[in-house]
Amino acid sequence: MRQPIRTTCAYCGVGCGISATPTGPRTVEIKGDEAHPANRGRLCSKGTHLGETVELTGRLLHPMIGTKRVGWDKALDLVAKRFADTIARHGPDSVAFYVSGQLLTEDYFVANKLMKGFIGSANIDTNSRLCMSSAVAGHNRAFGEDIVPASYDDLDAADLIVLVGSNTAWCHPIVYQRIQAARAERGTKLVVIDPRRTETCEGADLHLPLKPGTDVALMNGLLAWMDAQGLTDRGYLDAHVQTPDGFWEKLAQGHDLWTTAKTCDVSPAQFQQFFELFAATPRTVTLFSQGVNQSIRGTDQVNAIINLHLATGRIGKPGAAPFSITGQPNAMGGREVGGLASTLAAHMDFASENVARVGRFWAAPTMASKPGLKAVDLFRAIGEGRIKALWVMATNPAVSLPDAARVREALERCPFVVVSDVMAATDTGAYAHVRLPAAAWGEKDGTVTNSDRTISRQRPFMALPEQAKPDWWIIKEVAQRMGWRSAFAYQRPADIWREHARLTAYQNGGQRLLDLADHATIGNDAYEAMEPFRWGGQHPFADGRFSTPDRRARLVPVTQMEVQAPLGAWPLTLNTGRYRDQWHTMTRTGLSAKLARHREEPLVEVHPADALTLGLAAGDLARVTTAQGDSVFRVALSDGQRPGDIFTPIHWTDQTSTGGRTGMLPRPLVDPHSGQPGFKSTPARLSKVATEWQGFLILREPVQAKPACLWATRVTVPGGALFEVAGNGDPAHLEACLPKGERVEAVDPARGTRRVAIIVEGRLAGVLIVTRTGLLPSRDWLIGQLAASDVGPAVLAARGPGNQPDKGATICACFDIGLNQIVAAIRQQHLMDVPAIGQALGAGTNCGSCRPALAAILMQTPQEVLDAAE
Ligand SMILES: Nc1nc2c(c(=O)[nH]1)N[C@H]1C(S)=C(S)[C@@H](COP(=O)(O)OP(=O)(O)OC[C@H]3O[C@@H](n4cnc5c(=O)[nH]c(N)nc54)[C@H](O)[C@@H]3O)O[C@H]1N2
Ligand SMILES: Nc1nc2c(c(=O)[nH]1)N[C@H]1C(S)=C(S)[C@@H](COP(=O)(O)OP(=O)(O)OC[C@H]3O[C@@H](n4cnc5c(=O)[nH]c(N)nc54)[C@H](O)[C@@H]3O)O[C@H]1N2
Ligand code: SF4
Ligand SMILES: [Mo]
Repeated sequence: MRQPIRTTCAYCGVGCGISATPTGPRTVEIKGDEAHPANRGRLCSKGTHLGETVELTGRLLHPMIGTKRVGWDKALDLVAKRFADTIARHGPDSVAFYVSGQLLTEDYFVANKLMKGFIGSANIDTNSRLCMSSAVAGHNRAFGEDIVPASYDDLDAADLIVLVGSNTAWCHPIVYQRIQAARAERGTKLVVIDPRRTETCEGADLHLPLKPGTDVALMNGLLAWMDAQGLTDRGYLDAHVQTPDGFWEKLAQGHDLWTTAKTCDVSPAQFQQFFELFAATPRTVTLFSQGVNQSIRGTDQVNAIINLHLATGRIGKPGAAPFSITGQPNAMGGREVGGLASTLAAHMDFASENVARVGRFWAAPTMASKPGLKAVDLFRAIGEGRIKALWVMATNPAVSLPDAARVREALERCPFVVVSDVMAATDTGAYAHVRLPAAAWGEKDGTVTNSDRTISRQRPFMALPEQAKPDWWIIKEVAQRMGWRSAFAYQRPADIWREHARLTAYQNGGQRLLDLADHATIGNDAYEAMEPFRWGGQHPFADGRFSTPDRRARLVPVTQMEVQAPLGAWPLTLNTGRYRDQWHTMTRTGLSAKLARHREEPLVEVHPADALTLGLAAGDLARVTTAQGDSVFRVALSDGQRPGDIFTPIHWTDQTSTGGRTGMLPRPLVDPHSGQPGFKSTPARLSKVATEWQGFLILREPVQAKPACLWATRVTVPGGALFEVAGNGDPAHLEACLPKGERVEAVDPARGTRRVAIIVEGRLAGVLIVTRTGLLPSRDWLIGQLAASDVGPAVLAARGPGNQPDKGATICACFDIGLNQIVAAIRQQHLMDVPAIGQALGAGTNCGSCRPALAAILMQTPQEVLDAAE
């Protein structure tokens, strides 16, 4: 057995430490790192199943020009030449990079340096624009620097935790477990502010289902109420905060409890309860994410939260802070190097002295002197032909930007598109002239910064496969080929890390808290052995001194913008977000059979009252339409939705589905300060889509021909792939997806059922089951047959084992336990609580990510779940 390697999780901004023990060239055993401060050994369902995603299935392993494999020299020369030619002809602002919080800090640093110091443009933006740029803008306005003034330890020390626009139980599960532990150990209260009742609300004392987009009203209302009760901290305000003239007078108008409750459409009694709890609990952490940031008023929403903390002195103390939690593994590292178009480098903006300072430090020939285009504007500029060469790294904008159909048109139009990715087939890669194979998690080497400023190493535990190369290497090779040999002569990530650390310290003079001077001369061995450490200390503003010129924080006056009432053609409001067991565009989580079955299809969640009006039933297909585009989803009824609101997930792409394309739907409208798109509220309508037949397709080998029908969604299953299909007309064309082999068939004309199995050397190679009126056989049983070695025609028997009931949607990914099994056990064994389910079935006893779901199932039992489990 080889030695365990300590690294950091590939997924979310919690930044859990992982202990990875290779068991073969491409196999690994994954455990939580007991010594890592973020998780102390725990991992959620996604982290736990990382080992299932490190095989080479679907990887891009060679540089490609069009569909042709080429050597690195040829590909790099072409990229360097096309960028240099475009710049020579049309100037530096005619090219752009679009990068990602999934790059390592070292990769990010090199990309930022090349664009801003050498090409001489600031047209480098990142998917973090879609993620936390409103938090960055809010921090800068309030603190004078982009500092998250909290750490996870504050969650352990808080008496009240307020989650605003955060589905923590699904998106930051280990933080959620820490919150639950604090509740158990010290009775910490938990309030969730979210229009949807998510699984995060299962463990909460109070859920405020506010009307989408009314967070400013809520926070202002609370602050006005605190002020009226004399509960603001005047001493703290006088000593450490600059308050604009008339701030309190203005706040006193129109923010009484009743008006606030009316604006937010929540009962005044619930607000009263929340306000009193807030007043009584000075140790408050307000943790927020996309429900706050992804709004056309996101920056104001961030400042409304920070105002509340500043005015009550709940900042810079144990258990008291506004806490913007980040999404991607290295969203924070990107902010630290300055990889947004609106920042320069190392927490410096484009003030002329900063431009001069960074220029001196890099010995840069052509410094960018003004901010570049932010993501949405950048792609608009590409569509308008103003940007003529684009390099996309570690992000999938054809899926994840708002109004994705326009983004695809822009990519189509762009004369030169380079995509660096780890996967061969992505929706964005389909538009690339050149595709470059990047090193993946487990091969990459460098650092990441998590939500609480803790910097950890990502270490490789597998060799680079075939031609794959680290992103920093790819970028520096292009830079050198563009003529900047010595400025990009990096040999290893440690060289880049030292330069980044030196820049944060260079002529800093205490102006910026981000100062990694201690690391400026770190040796290669010390870099290799680096332990997780937090920059900026535990409580950055403990002394009440901020990064503004006068060292005072700012109260920023913010007013609630009117929330547009639903218009006739668009009676619904579309909210979008995430599932527990999938990550973004599924390029990694989609490889795991265990993660795949928590949600097999993209659902549109609808309140039962709306469904009734629209004539929709659970399991129907329905089309969501907005002014930007439309897509089909499977209907799920949920009384956790507010009437009038619907929710769809962001994960499905051309690679996995014909429907479920959430990216086509949101408006490209952005927050005026941050440029972050308002992904969470888009006017929409919903209508039923009728289909004549439905069924599924199971295949052992990856398919060549994708099922081309109205509805076809793919999930990975043990030993193959499962497609759910539905459509109209003759389904015979689906047989084109089946492999060659011995054909077994069973047709039931009365029910319109067609069952076809293909058997190759006694093993099941593919099954197609389609019916017009009849019931479908068990998918789980048939999937199990992929592993059997003596399959015969009986596999299609209309009776027999093929008709066993399915396990239902996977609830516990670790032990593969489905909803139907849990409901049956609750009913038969009279289980009363989550530990009892654990004892009976094992569910919830490993990573714990499903515990909120188990609690929800218990709450709903018996009737609703028994109905839903049919
Ligand atoms: N499983 C999983 N985890 C992930 C990811 C993933 O893809 N999958 N991605 C990671 C990334 S990059 C990110 S950014 C984070 C995102 O983590 P979260 O922000 O927790 O996730 P979302 O589902 O995008 O949205 C959060 C909630 O905001 C609510 N919301 C919508 N509108 C409003 C509003 O007007 N006000 C309020 N108060 N709330 C509102 C939504 O109903 C939703 O429940 O997750 C990270 N973790
Ligand atoms: N409607 C709606 N849209 C949203 C959101 C929403 O809530 N609603 N959320 C937004 C948010 S917060 C985010 S963060 C984005 C995420 O959206 P994206 O960034 O587009 O999603 P990913 O699937 O993470 O894309 C990462 C790509 O990089 C590749 N990759 C992974 N690791 C590496 C690497 O080390 N190097 C290279 N070169 N490539 C790599 C992966 O294979 C994948 O193709 O989506 C945004 N879009
Ligand atoms: S919470 Fe889960 S996904 Fe996030 S870093 Fe930890 S193990 Fe990874
Ligand atoms: Mo994100």
